[in-house]
Amino acid sequence: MLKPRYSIFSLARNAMNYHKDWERAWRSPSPKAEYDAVIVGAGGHGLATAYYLAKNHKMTNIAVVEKGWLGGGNTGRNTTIIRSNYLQDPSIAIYELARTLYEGLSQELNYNVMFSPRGVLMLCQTQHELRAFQRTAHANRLAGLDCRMITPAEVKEIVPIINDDPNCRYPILGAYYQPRGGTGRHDAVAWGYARGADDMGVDIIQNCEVTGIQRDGNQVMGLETSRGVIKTKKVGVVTAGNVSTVMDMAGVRMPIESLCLQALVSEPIKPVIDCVVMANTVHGYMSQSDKGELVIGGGTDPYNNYSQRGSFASLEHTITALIETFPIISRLRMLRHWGGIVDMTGDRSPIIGKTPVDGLYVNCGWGTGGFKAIPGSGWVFADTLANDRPHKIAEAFSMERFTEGRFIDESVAAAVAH
Ligand code: FAD
Ligand code: PYC
Repeated sequence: MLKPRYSIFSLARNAMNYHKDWERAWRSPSPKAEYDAVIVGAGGHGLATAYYLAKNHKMTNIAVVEKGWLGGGNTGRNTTIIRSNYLQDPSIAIYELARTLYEGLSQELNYNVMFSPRGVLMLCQTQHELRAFQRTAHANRLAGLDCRMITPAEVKEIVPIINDDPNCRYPILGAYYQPRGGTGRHDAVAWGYARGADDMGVDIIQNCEVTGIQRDGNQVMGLETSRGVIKTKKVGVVTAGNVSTVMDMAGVRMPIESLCLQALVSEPIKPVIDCVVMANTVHGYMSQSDKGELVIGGGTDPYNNYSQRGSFASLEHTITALIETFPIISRLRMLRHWGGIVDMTGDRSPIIGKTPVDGLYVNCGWGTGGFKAIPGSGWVFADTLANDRPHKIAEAFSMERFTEGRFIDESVAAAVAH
């Protein structure tokens, strides 16, 4: 049984004095001159890596440096869908490791990450989509995943607000269903890992932008940052949409395109949908948050860019798709919208591992779908960094696959968002 950090009395006392003496969840240290390893990027993947480096590999003289605030990148901007229904064996292995770790994450971190296995449905609205998801379901069941194909009548039973008109433009022909997929609270995942890592002595340094990577020949020697030079012989770059620019500082060119992916939420309403629905053909997906807002998203902007803002063209497309799928939302007002810079690879699978530079490791390419992977990715990347060789599950995701033609094609499983 984990020891609670706060008693009812301390919670009440803090509430009465406007949190004046509220203990900080993590320290705000200045960078030391030297560390055994430094992680660049305090998103979920960077923080989870630091947590497992400390917890599993006893590496505690390490730091995470972040140019803004922790969780302020895609980790705090995503729509929190967690599922593991990918087609290829290496993908199933890493996403299912992550989903399984999510099941126990609140206990592990002693922090409520609000993992909610409410079920994920991926609608099939064309014969091609139906066949593609039948294939995925077979592959997933062979790998031991709990999933099944369901009929249009079952879809209607699980999601009563769905448009089941067989004469509409893209009628529902069935769906892929993963009952133990769902959602989690994105900020809490970042905060939980941050607090856990900080408790074990990891320095999390915010407002610290990496501006250069120092090398001696082919060996990494340190980082130039907005808060001075930090010496280290191990650097893990985990900067998502900014990975190409950071890796360029070490002279490594990444097979990545950066694009804006948007999302939006409606005004809060009473509960109308208690699972996640993805409608990949029409390009929209929706779930409902605990506050009652409908959480909505669609595809990426159709051109490369580094914008973290919404734009109307993509949103209009997403909303049109969603109104077709859930006609009742035409009467809703939308509250706010935003964007994140996603890092897309050609095969829609991540890159995890060593790079041509000694001591430089990279974890990126999660694109539109990396929130669900955070615990598994942190676990295998920490192991890779600590032992200077790829973790078994990370092996297939090396950067060399693009020159060797060993693609891990997940263009269907990556779903609606590209
Ligand atoms: P980030 O959280 O982006 O962290 C990278 C960090 O690096 C940032 O904080 C950034 O400030 C920092 N950084 C960058 N450059 C530097 C530098 N030079 N120096 C120091 N720090 C630097 N995934 C899902 O699984 N399910 C979903 O439903 C889902 N929905 C999404 C919806 C939207 C709108 C978006 C944008 C993404 C969505 N994703 C989803 C994808 C998911 O959010 C990302 O794959 C995941 O959050 C990536 O995490 P990360 O830790 O790699 O990157
Ligand atoms: O990976 O499931 C996903 C997803 C949904 C929306 C964006 N990404």
